[in-house]
Formats: sequence, C-alpha cells, structure tokens
Amino acid sequence: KLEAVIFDLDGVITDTAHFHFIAWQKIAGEIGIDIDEQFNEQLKGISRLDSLHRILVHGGKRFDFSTEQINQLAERKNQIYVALLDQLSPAAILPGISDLLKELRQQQIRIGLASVSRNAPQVLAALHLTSQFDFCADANKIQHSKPDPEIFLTACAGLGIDPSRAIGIEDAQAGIEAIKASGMLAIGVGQALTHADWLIPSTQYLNMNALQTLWDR
Ligand code: B16
Ligand code: MG
Repeated sequence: KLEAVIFDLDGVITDTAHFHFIAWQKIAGEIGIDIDEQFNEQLKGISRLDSLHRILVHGGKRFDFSTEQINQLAERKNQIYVALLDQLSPAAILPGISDLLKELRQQQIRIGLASVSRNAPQVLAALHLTSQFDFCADANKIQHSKPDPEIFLTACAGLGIDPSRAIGIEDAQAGIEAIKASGMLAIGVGQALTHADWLIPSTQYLNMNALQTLWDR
C-alpha cells in the first residue's frame, strides 16, 4: 500500500528556480562569470554553497576566492533571493498540486517535503501550504545535497514511513537520483530526465488516480 508522497519544492510545488537564477546571475555577473538558464539546470536541487562552487568552476575561478569571500557571496545571493520571495503568493502554486494535496489528505496518505532549500519554510508559508505537510525535512540538518538520498530518507523517517512504501516527486535529475537511491518510486516532472519510474511534462498530470495506477502496476 502507498503510505506517503514526498515532494520536492522548487520546480514541483512552485517555480522558485527562476528566482534562484536571477539571484545567482547577479552575483556571478559581479565577479565576471556569465551564466544562462541552461547552466541553471545544473543548480536545481543543489545546495547554496555547492551551487556557488559549480558557478566558480564554470567561470574558471575555482581558486580565486577565500572561504570568507565565498560565504559572503552566498549570503548576498540569499538576500537577493529572499527579497524576490516577496512576490510569492498561493497563485504561484503549480497546476494540480493543491488538488493532489487535498486528495492525499482524504486518502490518509502522509505528505512530506524534501527540499534542500533553507528557505523552504518561508516559501511554503508564502504559498499558504505549511499546514498541508505532515513533515518537512530540515535542510539545515542535511550533510549532503541531492543526488545523495539523505533529504528523502530524512523525510521518510520523519513521517515514520519505509521508503519502499513511498513515492517521490522531482523536477531535477539530481533529485530523481536521490529518490531512486532512497528506494522510493520516482515521478519526474519535466523534459530530458532519466531513471524516473514515470515521467510527465507538467505537474498538471499529477492526481491520486495517476499515482495509484503507478503504484499498482
Ligand atoms: P537555499 P529544492 C533547491 O531547492 C533549489 O533547487 C536549488 O537551486 C537551491 O540552490 C537549493 O534549494 C538551496 O536553496 O539557498 O534557499 O537554501 O529543489 O531542493 O526544493
Ligand atoms: Mg526541484
């Protein structure tokens, strides 16, 4: 029996990837590194400091900054990102998600969040979704970004559910790898993702019937 569904946040519940991109593009631009939306795909599901590391490597500036400077860059990126979150409201919830959360609740299927964003609680609050989740894994306590399964395993443990009884939903390749490594079934949202048990182009295809069909097959 399906007992839990664990959601990624950015790209599944709402599209904050664009806000992350705007903030990183500003910081990268200031240090002479050009990033585009295509490169941004590689930052999805990757923690703040790991993202900055990838940007520095991308720009050939891997060894140009001290630890202190790196922490300052990451902190300033976050200030830009958090300011952009002011624009966020329930209107930004992606298609199908609100109804799916209600259906899961009706079926008494547990609902978890596996976001490596330290701003996840604030994002959920801005979307008025906090009370819909039974457990949100705390990104501050995670040692390893996706594709490591740690955040998904933490979410399952917090719900008291074995991963073999849960479905994970992700829009990032690193996230799909994390779900599979945790032993859950994986739903991928988007194009060009591999290893998902079910791949859909948009969250609008998510509903209880579809999840049950995937589970039963
Ligand atoms: P923060 P997810 C991830 O969220 C984002 O996809 C990724 O781009 C971001 O760098 C990471 O959160 C950390 O976010 O700087 O707010 O702690 O996809 O795991 O929901
Ligand atoms: Mg995501």
